[in-house]
Order: sequence, then structure tokens, then C-alpha cells
Amino acid sequence: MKKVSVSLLALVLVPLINAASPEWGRSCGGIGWTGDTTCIAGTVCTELNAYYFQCLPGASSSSTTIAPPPTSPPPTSTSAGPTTSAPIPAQTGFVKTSGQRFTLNGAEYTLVGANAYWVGLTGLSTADMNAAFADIANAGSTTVRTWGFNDVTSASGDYYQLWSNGKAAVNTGATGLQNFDNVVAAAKANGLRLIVSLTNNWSDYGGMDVYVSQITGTTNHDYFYTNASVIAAFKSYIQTFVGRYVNEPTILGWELANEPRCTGSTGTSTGTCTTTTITNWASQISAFIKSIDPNHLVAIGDEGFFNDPGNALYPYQGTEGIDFNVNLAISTLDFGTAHLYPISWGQTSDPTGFGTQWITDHATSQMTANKPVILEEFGVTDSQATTYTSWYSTIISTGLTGDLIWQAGSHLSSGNTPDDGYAIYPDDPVYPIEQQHAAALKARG
Ligand SMILES: *[C@@H]1O[C@H](CO)[C@@H](O)[C@H](O)[C@H]1NC(C)=O
Ligand SMILES: CC(=O)N[C@H]1CO[C@H](CO)[C@@H](O)[C@@H]1O
Repeated sequence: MKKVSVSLLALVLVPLINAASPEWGRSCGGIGWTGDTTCIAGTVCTELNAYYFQCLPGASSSSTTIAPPPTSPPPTSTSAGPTTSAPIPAQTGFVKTSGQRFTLNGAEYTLVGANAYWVGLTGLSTADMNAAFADIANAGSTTVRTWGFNDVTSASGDYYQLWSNGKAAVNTGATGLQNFDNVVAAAKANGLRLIVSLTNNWSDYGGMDVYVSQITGTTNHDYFYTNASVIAAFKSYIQTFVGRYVNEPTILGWELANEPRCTGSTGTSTGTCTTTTITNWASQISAFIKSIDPNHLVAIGDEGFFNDPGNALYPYQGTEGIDFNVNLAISTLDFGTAHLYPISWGQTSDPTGFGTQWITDHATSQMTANKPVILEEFGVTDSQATTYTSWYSTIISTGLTGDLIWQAGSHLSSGNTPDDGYAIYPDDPVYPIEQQHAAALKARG
């Protein structure tokens, strides 16, 4: 139902790829757009949807100015499944921070929930998006983290940016940003708010290495943080993606990237990347997001590694290019994030105990910086109930601001959502543990 025909999609995309003029296809309006609304001669500001107007070739031979866009909420899907037959609850106000807590309209907002990167990337109907978010909401969740990127070099499935010969074209159509509009509408219909990552350290769904290889012709992962052309391309994507949702309260916040590190899936870098490299990049990109979107919170989306060279434990050594405490002090970053995968990180002798220390140390950083910190991914594949019960208890007792489990799962009409060994479906014994924790975190405040 949300798909357009391939030929129609090609009509939309091909001219963008071949366009010679940077003016061609430039954003010029839509809900939340605060930039230039005029288009050069020969192009007309054209509404692609309420959120997105572009300068496209038109009959007009002079510049055209469009009226400011309406400030009404996004049109909700007319093809909603049974779970949205009830009126969609109004979501008003943006989630903000106050000291170490999140707030909404002056009251405390408990950030608890799950990751579901797949909602917009696995061809789900709007009815299945709603069913997946309903399962997450029934766990007591307030918040879901998902992917706002998929960089491809040939058009297939749902994707947001198509690369060819070093140039990117954002997919604003039904398999692109209009599909993400449906993700936002489905989250809203279930009373959830979204944390959206804007690229990936890893090669899943494209990510940094696609920018680097397309623009520099190399596999040096850290060029993502330093090459001016790559940074300009990432900012251009942010301008379009973030710009589309500036006035959308269902977005809780933006994350610069999922798990940025000096090296990625290629394992290749210039050898010159340090924690300073990523700190400088995070300062620059977060300030850019704030400049186009003052409404939403911004975080890095990193794993929360500490930079203590010589520490016996790998996640504390700073070798991946992350200095959690230095980054948390950046003024244009609103909250800190940590992930927790003891087994992947070689902490195999006492993974539960390692996690307890990790949570405690991040709660200490949270107090020092006086900003919220969330455990925004965590997972083990063995003894999940025991380990998660312990970690949840530590989150409550240390005062860590909130958490999102990796990852949510649903049994949908189209089949089961992805399971990488960590997915918790509603019939999993961990699901009621999530429910108890959400209630306990809301009660703690
Ligand atoms: C970025 O990469 C391009 C393509 O390889 C190169 O021409 C340019 O000099 C690089 N810029 C910087 C600042 O390194
Ligand atoms: C921690 C993590 O997410 N690792 C994944 C990163 O991406 C690579 C390549 O796609 C995967 O193999 C890792 O599991």
C-alpha cells in the first residue's frame, strides 16, 4: 500500500542524480522549514508533501516564493490498521532536559523502552508498524530508538539516500522519507517518542563507509569525521532529514550516529584518529543540528567508552576513539549514551558484574556532568532474565536516567521481526521483566 511503482520512483530519482546544478532539488519549504523559500529561474518550489518542498524544473521563468507552510501536525496515514482506529492521541510539547532528568511540559519524562531499528527498513505495512509499536508500548515503554538512515548504491526496498558517482540523492518518496513519516505516525498513535540515529558506524544499512567510499574513493573510515566533502554531504542529509521534522513532537531527539568509532566494518583508517577527532566532529555536527532544529534534543549515540589509557579493561581504554566524559561536556549535546555488550567486549568471566560496574560508572559521569545519561542498548544472549533483572535494579539504584533494551520483537502478520539473538517478543519471559522495570523507573522518578 505504501509502495509506488518502480517506474514512478525512477521518474522522481533519476533527474536528482544527474542534476548538475546544486540548486536543483534544493529544499525550499514544508513544515518546519526555516531556510530559503525562493527558487532560481527555471525551477519552482514544489510541494512533495506537507513536510518537504523542493525546487523542481517548472514553467515559471522567474523566482517563485511560496507561502510559509502550515504548522499543523503531519497528516496521519489514511491506511491505518485496526490499532489506529481510535483517535490518535495528541502529542504536544518537546521532551527537554532539566539537570539529570528529561522533562515534558514541565513534568518528569521517564525515558524507558526499546530499540527497533527495523520499523522503517523491513517493508512493514502501516498496520504492522502500529502492531510493533503497540507491543513496545504494552511493555510500559515511553521511547523507541530507530534508524533514520539507509544509504544504498542501488535502489531496493526502503532506503533514504541513493548514492551514485559520489553524489547522494535523498529518497523523499513512498519508500523513503514518506515511509519514515509513517513510522512517526505509528509511534505517535501508540503514545511513543522516537530517538533517531542519522548514520551508522557499521556497514549495516550503508552508513559512514558509503559516504567515505563514494566521496574519497578510499576505505579510511575516519575520513567520515575529517574530510570536508564528506562532512558537507552528511550535513546535507541532516538538513533534509532533520529539517523535515523540526516541529514534530514525536521525535524525542537526534543521534549523530550509531556507535561512532575510529574504525568501522572495513577495519581501515588513516591511523591518525583519536578521541579528539570524534569529539571535534561531535561538536561540529551537534551544533549544526541545533542550528536547523532548536526544538529537539541531540546526543552522539556512542557506546560510552571511557578514555583511561592503561586501564586493564578494553571498554575503559579509549582505543576506539571515544572519550565519554569529554563528549558529555559538549554544550550542544543534551544527554549521554552508553551501550553494554560484555561478551562482545571480551568481558566473559562475569558479564553481569561487568555491566553493574559499567552502569555505576556512567551514573557517576551523569552526576558530574549534570546531564541525563541513558543505557540505550544492552544485551546478552544467555541468562537474559537473571542478567537484565540485575542491571535494571542497578539502573534504579544508581539513579541512571533511563534505558532502552536491545531489542524489541513482534510477531506480525508479515512474520517475525528480526532476531539477532537479542530480540524480546511479547511471549518471551523477559517481556514481563521489562514491564516491571518500566513501572519501577516511573515510580522512582
Ligand atoms: C576529501 O576527499 C577528497 C576526495 O578524495 C579530496 O579531494 C579532498 O582533498 C579531501 N579533503 C580533505 C580536507 O581531506
Ligand atoms: C556492535 C555492533 O553493532 N556490531 C555490528 C556492527 O556491524 C558489523 C558489520 O555489519 C556487525 O558484524 C556487528 O555485529
